Amino acid sequence: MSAIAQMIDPVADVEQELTDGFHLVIDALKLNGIDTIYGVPGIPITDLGRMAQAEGIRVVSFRHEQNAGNAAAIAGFLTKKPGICLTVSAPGFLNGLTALANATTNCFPMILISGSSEREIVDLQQGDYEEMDQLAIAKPLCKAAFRVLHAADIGIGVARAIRAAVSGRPGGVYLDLPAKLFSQVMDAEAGAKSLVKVIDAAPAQLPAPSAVKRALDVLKAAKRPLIILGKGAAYSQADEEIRTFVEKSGIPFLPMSMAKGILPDTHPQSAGAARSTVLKDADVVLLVGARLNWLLSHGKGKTWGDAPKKFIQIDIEPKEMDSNVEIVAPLVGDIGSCISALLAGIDGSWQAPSTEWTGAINARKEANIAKMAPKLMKNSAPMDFHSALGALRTVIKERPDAILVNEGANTLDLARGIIDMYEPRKRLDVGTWGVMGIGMGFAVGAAVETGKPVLAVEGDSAFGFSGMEVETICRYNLPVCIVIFNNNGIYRGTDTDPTGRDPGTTVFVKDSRYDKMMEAFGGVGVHVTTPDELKRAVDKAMDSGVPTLINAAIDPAAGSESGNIGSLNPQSVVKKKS
Ligand code: ADP
Ligand code: TPW
Ligand code: MG
Repeated sequence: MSAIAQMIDPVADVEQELTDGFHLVIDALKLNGIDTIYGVPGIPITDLGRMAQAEGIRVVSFRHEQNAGNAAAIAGFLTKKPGICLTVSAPGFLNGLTALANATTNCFPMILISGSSEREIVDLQQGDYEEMDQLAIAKPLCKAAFRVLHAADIGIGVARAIRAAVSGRPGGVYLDLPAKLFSQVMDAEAGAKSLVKVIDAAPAQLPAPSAVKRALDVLKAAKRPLIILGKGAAYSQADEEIRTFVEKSGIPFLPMSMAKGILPDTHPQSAGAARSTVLKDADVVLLVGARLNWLLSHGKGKTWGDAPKKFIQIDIEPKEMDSNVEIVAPLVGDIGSCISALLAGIDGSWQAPSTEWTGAINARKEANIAKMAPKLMKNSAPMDFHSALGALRTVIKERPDAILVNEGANTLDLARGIIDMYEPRKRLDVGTWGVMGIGMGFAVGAAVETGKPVLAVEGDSAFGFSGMEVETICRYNLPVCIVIFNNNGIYRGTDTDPTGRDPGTTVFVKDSRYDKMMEAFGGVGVHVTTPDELKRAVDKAMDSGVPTLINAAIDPAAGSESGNIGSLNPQSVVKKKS
C-alpha cells in the first residue's frame, strides 16, 4: 500500500481476522478431542452441523433426537469421553432430554448441546419461535447445566461441560447455546486464546490407605466372599487390574448385566449361573462400580438370605455409600486405583476362599447349566426364546468381539442369562431404568465409535421405540444386524380385549414383516422361523457387514409378563362383578 493510501485509510492494511460463535464451538470441541457429534439438524444449529462436518468432525444425523442422545450416551460409556448430542430448541431439546436423563441415571458421560431461542423474548414469555426456558428444565435431570451468552465464553463453557461430564461420577451435562451466540463475532486471535483444553478431565482418585486396610481386613476375615462387578467397573476400563485381582484372590465374581465380559462368563470363578445361591449365602460382598439399587434388591430382603452380610463398596461417588444398607468398608476412589491398592494386599498371607464355598457354587452352576442346555438346543418352529437365544449364544461365542445391544422384556432377561460374553464393554442394554428405546441409538453409537459389528437383539415392542433409525443405519452403511424377537407383542402376543372391540393392549399386528422395513432403505431383510435359519442369517449379515434386519418368529405364547420382573407389577385386589 502506498504512503498516500495509508494516510487516507490508516487501518486498511491491518485487516482484522474474525471468528464467530459457530467456529468457536467447533474449535473448542476439536481442541478437546471431540471427533463425533450425534444429532438432528434445524434452527439454529443447522450450520453448526454442516460446518463441523466440513471441519472433519463426524456428524451423524438421526431421525429423532432421543436416538441421537442414546448414541451419544453409549459413546460416552464406551470411550470415557463425553458423547455429544446436538439438538434444536424446545421440541428437539425435549426429545433429547430423555436420553440425557437416562445417561445421568446410568453414569454415562454425555453433553446435550441445544440451540435455544432469544433470551430476551423467552424470559418475558413473548412467544418466540420454539420458546422454552431449556436451562431450567434440564437442570434437575442432569449433573450440571450451563448457558453461554458471549462468544468469548464458549471455550470456558465447553471446558466446564466436558469436565463436569467425565469427572467424579460421570453423567449427563446440558449446554445451552442461544441462537444469537452463533453469529457473534470476535477477533480470531482473541477467540483462539479464549479456548480451553481440559487437562486431566477425570483425575485419578486414590483411596485413603486406612480405607484400603479396613477393606482388606474385612475381606480377609470372610468365609464366603463374593465380588459383584457393575457397569462402573466396565466403564473404568481397569480391565487388567480387575482380572488380576479376581484371579489372584480366587474370589467368585458375579457380573451385573453390562459388566459381563470384563472376565469371560465362562471363567471358572464366574458365579453368573449360581446368582441366587451366591447372593443368599455370601458373608462378605465387595461391590465394584455397582449400586445396591433395585437390580440388587437394595442389598436386603429374601434375595440376600438371613445370614448377616458385610458390604465393601468401591465407588467414585462418596454419597453412594450407605445408600441402602450399611457399608462396613467404603472405598471411595476410581476403580483402577482402588483395585490396585487392594491387589497390593493380596500377598503371601492371602488365603483363597475355601473349596467348601467355591465347590458349592460350582455344583449349583453345573446343575443350572445342565438344566438349561436342552432348552437351548431345540430346533423347532415356532421358536421359543430359549431355542432362538441358543443360536445367538453360539454367534457371540464365535464372534466375541461383536457388540451385543439388547432390549425388551423376555428378549432382554433371557438373553442376559443365556448369551455368554467374553470381552469387556460388549454388552449394552437398557441399564438402570430398564428403558425401552435405546436399541438403534446404542447400535449406531457402538458401530460408529468402535467399527466393530453390532448385533442388536430386540423385542418387537422395544424395537418400535427407535425403529425408524434403520434408515440411519442404512444411510451410514453401518455393520449392524438387528434381530427382532417377534412374538406379536409386549411380553406375549395373545392378549385380547374382553369387550371384543379392539386389539388387546399388549398385542401388535400379527406376524408383522419388520424385515420389509430394512428393505425399504436398501438394507437386507430376512424372515426366519427356526434357530438354524436364524444362525445362518446372522452369520451372513455379520460376515458381509451389510445392514440387516432379521425378523425371527417367536411363539406368541412363549413369554411371561414383564419377563423376569413380573413381581414388580402391582396387582388389583378388587374383583369387578360382571
Ligand atoms: P450396575 O447397574 O451394573 O449395577 P450401576 O450403574 O448401578 O451399575 O453402578 C455404577 C457405579 O459405578 C456408580 O455408582 C458410579 O458412581 C460408579 N463409577 C463409575 N465410574 C467409576 C470409576 N471410574 N471409578 C469408581 N466408580 C465408578
Ligand atoms: C420408555 C415398559 C417394559 S418392556 C416393554 C415395555 C413396553 C416391551 C416388552 O415387549 P418386547 O419384549 O420388547 O416385545 P418381549 O420379548 O417380552 O415380548 N416405555 C419405556 N420403557 C419401558 N420400560 C416401558 C415403556 C416396557
Ligand atoms: Mg415382544
